[in-house]
Amino acid sequence: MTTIDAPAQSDTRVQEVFDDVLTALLDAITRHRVTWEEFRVVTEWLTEAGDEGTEIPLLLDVFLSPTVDDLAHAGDGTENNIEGPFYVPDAPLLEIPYVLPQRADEPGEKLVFTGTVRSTDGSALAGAMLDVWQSNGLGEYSQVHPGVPDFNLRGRLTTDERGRFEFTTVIPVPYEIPKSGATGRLLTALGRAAFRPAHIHFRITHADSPPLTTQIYFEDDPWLDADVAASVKQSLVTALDWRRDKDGRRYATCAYDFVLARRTGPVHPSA
Ligand code: MBD
Ligand code: FE
Repeated sequence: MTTIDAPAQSDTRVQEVFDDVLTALLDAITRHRVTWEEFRVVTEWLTEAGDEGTEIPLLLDVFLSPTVDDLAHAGDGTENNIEGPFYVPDAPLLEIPYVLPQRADEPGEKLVFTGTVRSTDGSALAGAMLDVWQSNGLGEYSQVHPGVPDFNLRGRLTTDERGRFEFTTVIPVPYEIPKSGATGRLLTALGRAAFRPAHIHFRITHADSPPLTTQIYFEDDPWLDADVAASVKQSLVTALDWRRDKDGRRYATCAYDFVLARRTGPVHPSA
């Protein structure tokens, strides 16, 4: 998000940061005495990553954006967490009772997610909008993986007058970065697992607060401590509580209370 009085990126800023990036890369090349053959492999790999279209954002999200996100932490309220590469704007505006769009035979187990949105001063934020997106019970995202209908498990909903919300979805599963793409091939070469723990993404907006982009994780997920993107924050982990409906079918509930910082400074019309 930019505001009217955000300073323009100055050339000195680019020079300073790029100089350090270049120094670090040249230092690695020198220390490891990188050969022409290796250099060509890297050139081809980067070219392929660019050609694949979605691979550069994925690569940056796995290796770099968590640190940028940590630096962006506002200090108050719910911890922010990276947006990741798979956000799609303009998800369907849902109606009560909120159910994330899904197929009749959607794989996965039913989850009822409840919670509240409050301000750091404790007041309920009525009419806060939650833009929610997640992978399905097979670890696939709509608009990313083929064969999944557009906007499947993506939707927008709002809090009631007491700042509460409830939506039904399916429990996401750990997400594995495809091994076939440039990022997956690098992870294979590194001997590193390519999993993220199961998570649901949220982007929460309200007129009185700066937007919050975060993710919610689930207790006992085997990948919480081995996230390929190293992005899990303990304060964002919630527990699944298993229940049975009146027909005896198993489903899970979970709860999370989000806290948004107060808006400081002028409100930009596009915010
Ligand atoms: C994801 O689903 C994700 O959230 C991140 C951060 C990186 C890769 C895939
Ligand atoms: Fe994700």
